[in-house]
Amino acid sequence: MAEGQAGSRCDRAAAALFPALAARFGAADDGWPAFERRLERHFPPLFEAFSALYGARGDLIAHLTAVLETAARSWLDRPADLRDLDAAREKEPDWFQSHEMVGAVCYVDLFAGDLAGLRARLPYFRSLGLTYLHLMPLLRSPEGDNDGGYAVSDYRETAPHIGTMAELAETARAFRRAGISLVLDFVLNHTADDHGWAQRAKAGDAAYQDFYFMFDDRSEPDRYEGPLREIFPDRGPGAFTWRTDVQGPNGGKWVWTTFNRFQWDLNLSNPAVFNALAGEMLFLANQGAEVLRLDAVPFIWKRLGTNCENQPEAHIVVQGLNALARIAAPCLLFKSEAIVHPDEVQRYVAPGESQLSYNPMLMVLLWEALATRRVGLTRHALAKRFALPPGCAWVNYIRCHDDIGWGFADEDAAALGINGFDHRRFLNAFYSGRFEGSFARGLPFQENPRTGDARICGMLASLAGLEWAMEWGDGAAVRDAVARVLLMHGVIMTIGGIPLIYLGDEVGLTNDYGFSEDPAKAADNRWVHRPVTDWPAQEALRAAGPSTPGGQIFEGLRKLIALRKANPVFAGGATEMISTGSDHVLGYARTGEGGPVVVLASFTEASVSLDGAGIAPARERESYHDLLTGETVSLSKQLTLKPYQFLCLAAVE
Ligand code: OTU
Repeated sequence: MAEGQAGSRCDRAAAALFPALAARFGAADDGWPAFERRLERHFPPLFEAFSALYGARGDLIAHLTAVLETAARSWLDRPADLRDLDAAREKEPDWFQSHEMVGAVCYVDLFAGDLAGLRARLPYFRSLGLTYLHLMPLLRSPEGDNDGGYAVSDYRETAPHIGTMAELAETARAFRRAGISLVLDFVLNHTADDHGWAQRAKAGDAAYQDFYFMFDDRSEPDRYEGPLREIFPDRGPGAFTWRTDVQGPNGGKWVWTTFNRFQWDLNLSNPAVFNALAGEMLFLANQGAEVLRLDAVPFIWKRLGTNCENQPEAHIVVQGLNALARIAAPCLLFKSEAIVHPDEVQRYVAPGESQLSYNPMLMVLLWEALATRRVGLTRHALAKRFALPPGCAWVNYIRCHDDIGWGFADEDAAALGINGFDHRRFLNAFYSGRFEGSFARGLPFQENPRTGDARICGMLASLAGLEWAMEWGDGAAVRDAVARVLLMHGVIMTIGGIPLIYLGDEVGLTNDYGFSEDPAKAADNRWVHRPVTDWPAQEALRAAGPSTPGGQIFEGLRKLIALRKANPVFAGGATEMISTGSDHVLGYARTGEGGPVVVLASFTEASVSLDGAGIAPARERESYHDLLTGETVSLSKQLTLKPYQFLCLAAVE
């Protein structure tokens, strides 16, 4: 369709819808003019998304009306302090690019018991310099196995053991006052099978059966199944579950369940689902979430004959939700959780879609470099793929609550003569400790004998060698393990984007094998890296200072955070990969205020000698000082890097 035509359809829709909306919601609200201004501006992308997704239906305008009403209602409910933040962030949209941003993630219950306990840890968060805190799923979910809370029973109720929704909003406010933005999950691919929508579907309500993908017999599932990836093969084959508790002509229905049997995929091709989710999203934003992590976003649109991941409409749904956020909760940002091929990961990152994204490729490559002691693949892939559009940022992490899947691009590996399939097998063997000489203590996750795939679980410190070194190794092995942990953190603090610390890693916690005794957890070994925080032990450890490996990690990490916060050159994402003349040393340059800064990161336990003159930007200046130690370093001669040394070199004027 010609753009002019679409434009005029959009104008006509606006002319028809806006006055009615104002008449219904605008009168009593002094913030209405601000809402209307944003509506004018962001209605076109919303309209475009809606037309693309649902234009073929006759009831487009009715659904659009419903969505605008959802937005207006949410705006009326929006607390004054969040409206103030909306206005402030509109003036400073790039706030999250600051070098002062430091993120962390934790489970409320495992880390602090409940929300009150979490608030009591505010001084700790401040002492770490955090400005971004992702609280892992905390909404009500089924008893027993609930996939770590990723099966949501009610988006508007918190899990009773952590506190109430009102308390969550209060916690968000307290954190915001302390300069910490709250990040929550938005699980939009599925709900738990006991969500109110699912309950109505079970009872035979056709409108709610349409909220999910439900089939009377195997004919449709069989047509879809072939190309689908098995995400959790351990749970049994296939992506569909026969449920006798759903009313249907054959005594039940097949339900689409990409993940677990109790996680029912939502049908976003139904505009009523879009509207319902929009309401839940804006509700969470009104509780004070400044960032929503879009869980499992690649899966939200299904198309027959495809693997039902990364469909164009998955992007359009997020663009539509983003336009709504700009209208009704403008300070809200999205963080995409797409753990897929690096090309696909990047496609989710755009100012009008997800402004933030996990950077799974960097995470994987750091582990790859540690195992191989070579940085060729990392350098090659980052040079090609690290840049993002303006207004967007990576969230750089080393560990998270999930397994590590080896998501580098096969074509990148091939460019270096590496066979991707074999390399993944090697990495799985290495990180599960099966490879001779490996320092790692991970567990294989969801090994799929049919495809040969597997992923890896484990705490950062265990994967980096600390667990093994403490049991069997000597002082040097422990030193190397600590150095690996700090090296990786050094990279995420300086490479560009928001660094995300997985809490527990800041003190080098190792694997927690206790999960195997809990029947709700035993079948999912991701729990090995979701430990319960033992506060007295941690406090003792920090008090003891660098006499223990955990204390050394804590001290070292604090220095790295301080380094980031003190140097504006680490703001934003402009990073140039540079050649270091060594296969073991990753190099990149940061430019901008205070630059250039050259970062050199050695991924080997051997000492490495570099020809300083071979380091690209070094030609411009001779003398540098290490921002971490203050030592002067000359790049006009040979430079020797200690095992796993991390150098941050600023030119001396
Ligand atoms: C996410 O992960 C969550 O992070 C997991 O903890 C959940 O179990 C899951 O969704 C279901 O809610 O497959 O192995 O491309 O890879 O969403 C983890 C994205 C996962 C998926 C990712 C998913």
